Amino acid sequence: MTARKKALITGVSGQDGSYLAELLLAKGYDVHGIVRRNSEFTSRRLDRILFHERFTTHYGDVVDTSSLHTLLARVGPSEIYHLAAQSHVAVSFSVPDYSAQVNALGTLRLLNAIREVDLKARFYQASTSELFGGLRGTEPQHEGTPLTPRSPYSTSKLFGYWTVRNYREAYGMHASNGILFNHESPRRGRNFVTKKITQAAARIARGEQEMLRLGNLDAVRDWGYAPEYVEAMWLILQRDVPCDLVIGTGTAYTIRQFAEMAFAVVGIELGWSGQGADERGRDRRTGAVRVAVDPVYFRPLETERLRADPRLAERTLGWRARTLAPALARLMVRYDIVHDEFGFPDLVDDADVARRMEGRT
Ligand code: NAP
Ligand code: G4F
Repeated sequence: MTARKKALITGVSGQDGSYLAELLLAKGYDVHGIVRRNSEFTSRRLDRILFHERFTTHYGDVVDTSSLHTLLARVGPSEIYHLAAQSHVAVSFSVPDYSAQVNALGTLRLLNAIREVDLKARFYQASTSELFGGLRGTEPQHEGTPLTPRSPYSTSKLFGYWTVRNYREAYGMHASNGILFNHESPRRGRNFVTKKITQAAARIARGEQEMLRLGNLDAVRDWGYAPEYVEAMWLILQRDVPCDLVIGTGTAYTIRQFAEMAFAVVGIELGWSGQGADERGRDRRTGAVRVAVDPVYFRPLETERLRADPRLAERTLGWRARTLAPALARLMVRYDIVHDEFGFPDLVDDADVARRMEGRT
């Protein structure tokens, strides 16, 4: 009888980690996840699988080298998905040193620990489209696009990206970079722009919030659906040859357009007036201001325009994004209408949505 495959996921309590753990359990893996100590449990996204017989969590931290050595030796995984990160770009300007400790050195520590315990594991690195910097005229970005990162988050991830390539070449490790464009879901953290918008649209529809404050409405993003992106991570590690691949939809919208799509789900058509910090989005029917620009959300440096050229991934993995931004906005708003917090299942039925929307303003 062949042994079950064993995977280790860092960042398992995050958006992607939770979907990836579910995917791997469904594929029959033993799944081990590293969680760090917090002042409160952060396992809400894992509620569905916490007591699964093939799912185990371990305390650890990617800034703690000894915990990584101990866990690698104890678990002995055949696949490692390194997703742990200080993943918020704006926050990285406030905590640049910490972001580098976690994102850059954390990746180095993990790769080095794999080598030192002499583990023959395949390694996936959560690289990011932020590496490209998003300067106008560089889109669509592909594997050969120059890397010009524009935040402490992105420079820390650049270090991780190159460390993966160096360890692959120097030591023959099966180490790959998935260069993923933005991917979202009902489980997205509430301080990322899509979730902030969809949750506000739902609350405004329920009469629980007046207005939403946002930063740069002109930034362009290529948004996909997280459960589909974790499939790409798995496919990358199933290849015999390690690789660096761009994963995205190939479509892109401004923040303003995403807000329009989200508010349309609750029957609010936004009309825009003013410019820069004075721009406002009004409900065309009532004239009420529903979106305002607040410069507090502007970043010291912005990644302006990201749109993927995912053709290489389509050819090599047979992977293609199926859920595009309009459908994504719809499923996220519908979820937020029913749940104001994480709750499960992710997808909601029409009756629930209709019940919640009864009596809306
Ligand atoms: P996320 O929701 O912010 O999750 C990050 C995870 O990392 C959480 O489980 C967090 O634990 C954990 N973590 C943070 N610092 C840690 C540390 N020092 N030691 C151990 N664990 C730590 O991020 P995500 O959206 O799932 O993204 C997953 C990865 O993909 C990240 O590396 C991110 O940079 C990268 N990425 C994301 C996207 C995207 O659009 N989502 C695109 C490209 C790349 P807590 O729960 O305790 O905070
Ligand atoms: O949702 P965001 O915070 O995501 P961002 O900065 O693109 O980063 C995410 O995607 C990366 C992949 O490209 C990941 F590597 C990273 O870990 C993370 O998952 O912001 C998207 C855009 C930005 O241009 C930002 O300036 O939305 C703009 N924005 C406008 N108003 C806002 C807001 N972003 C946030 N978070 N909050 C706002 O109020």
